[in-house]
Amino acid sequence: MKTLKEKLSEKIDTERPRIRKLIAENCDAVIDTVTVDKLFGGMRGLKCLVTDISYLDPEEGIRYRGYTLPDIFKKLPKPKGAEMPYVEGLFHLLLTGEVPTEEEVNELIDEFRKRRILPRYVYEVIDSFPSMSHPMTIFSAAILSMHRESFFDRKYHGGVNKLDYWDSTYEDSLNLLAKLPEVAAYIYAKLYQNGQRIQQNPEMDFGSNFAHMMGKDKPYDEVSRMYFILHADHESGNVSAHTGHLVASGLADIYLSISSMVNGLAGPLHGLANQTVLQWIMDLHEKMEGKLPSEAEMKQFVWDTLNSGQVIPGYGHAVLRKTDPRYMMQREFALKYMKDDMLFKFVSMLYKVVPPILKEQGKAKNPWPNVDAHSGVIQMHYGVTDYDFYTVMFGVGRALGVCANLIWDRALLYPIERPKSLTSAMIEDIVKKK
Ligand code: NMX
Ligand code: MLT
Repeated sequence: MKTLKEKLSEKIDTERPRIRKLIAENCDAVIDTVTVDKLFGGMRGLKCLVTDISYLDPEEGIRYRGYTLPDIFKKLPKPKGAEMPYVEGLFHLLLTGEVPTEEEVNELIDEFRKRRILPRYVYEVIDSFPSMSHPMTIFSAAILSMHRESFFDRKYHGGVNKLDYWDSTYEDSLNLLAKLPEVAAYIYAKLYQNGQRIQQNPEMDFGSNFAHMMGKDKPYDEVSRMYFILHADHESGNVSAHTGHLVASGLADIYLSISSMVNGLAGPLHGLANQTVLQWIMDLHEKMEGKLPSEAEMKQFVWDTLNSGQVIPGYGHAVLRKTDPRYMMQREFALKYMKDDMLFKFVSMLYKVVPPILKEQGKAKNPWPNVDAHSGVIQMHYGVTDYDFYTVMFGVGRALGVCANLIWDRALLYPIERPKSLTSAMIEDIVKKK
């Protein structure tokens, strides 16, 4: 059997000439037009990035390497008797475009296991933060501190050929990904478990080991695998993936790039929305003294939020124009395993009342829920009640997709990203001339 790295190396050898030819033969072909609206509107919808790892269709939702999420969950190898696939198998798919065999997944599980041990100083960096710090700040700093481990950085300064950049980026990616569950679980132990850390279990896969270190029993291992897989990638234009790509384009190593990715994810309009959703729902839960609100009360709560000039967290999307399939998969899980959970009932009622209200308000282009509208209540149900931690788990998942992207960015020698800016007066001039 070929190792993952050998397989990847062969794929790179066939992809390089294909992309070179595509560029050489079509360098002036127009793909999209930059309008004033797009310039001032956060480049919404502007087709100006390339990735083969995933694609987001506004109606259908995300596909990883051409596979829909239900396909991914059906086709990827799973632990014996489990419903949710190995996270390692997803990483193999994201990197190579191929669904791995059991044997290939086992090889990658072993690779990750060998690379799990955290340098001592990372625990010290985490311990040095005040306990009131946000876990995303600590997560980002812990990753950043490992910059000194970068194999790419050492190779680069030693004078490596640019055709080989991908190789040390691959090594850095595996080294970092293998450590992220431990980093996240240690932050959780420090902030919410009085520092009572649970040691990793060398027999366990990525998802089960994370669940074990969080001190959670089955089926939390399934929840963890589902969570990491659902959050892994959402094409390249979202803030976290784009930040990772942008930073890495200057040849910053994986540690610098993924730490930046985490900072991007920590904004409330992006990944932090999962925390905000829970905060918002818990406010209402408290007001209702634990009772389920009536539909009229729920509508009033939603309108009150809108009328106070805030967004409804977990609803809307820059690309999607229907309910996020990541939301639907979590809803199906909840209907199967926790349908009587009180907070799930809140989430279900919101699914009924929010879209018509957002339509009536007439601002949001997409009135439907996104992934963040659902993820928190599942974590809450399984006893992870500290919701400011949720985005850290999003970050562990997202790092899988971003690392796969960055390895391919290096393999295909994508250049430093440097778009051109104009002054607003120049734009006025251009418009006048037209
Ligand atoms: N509640 C209230 N207003 C909204 C919402 C919402 N959920 N979504 C969009 N709008 C407003 C938006 O603020 C904008 O208002 P204004 O014209 O006053 O600036 C208007 O509708 C048009 O925005 P869109 O073009 O529909 O959305 P955009 O692409 O700019 O933003 C989000 C996308 C996701 C940032 C936005 O829908 C939002 O703020 N949602 C709530 C936060 C959230 O759930 N974020 C998580 C996204 C997923 N993730 O994990 O990253
Ligand atoms: C994501 O998963 O990154 C979010 O849904 C945001 C996005 O795609 O814009």
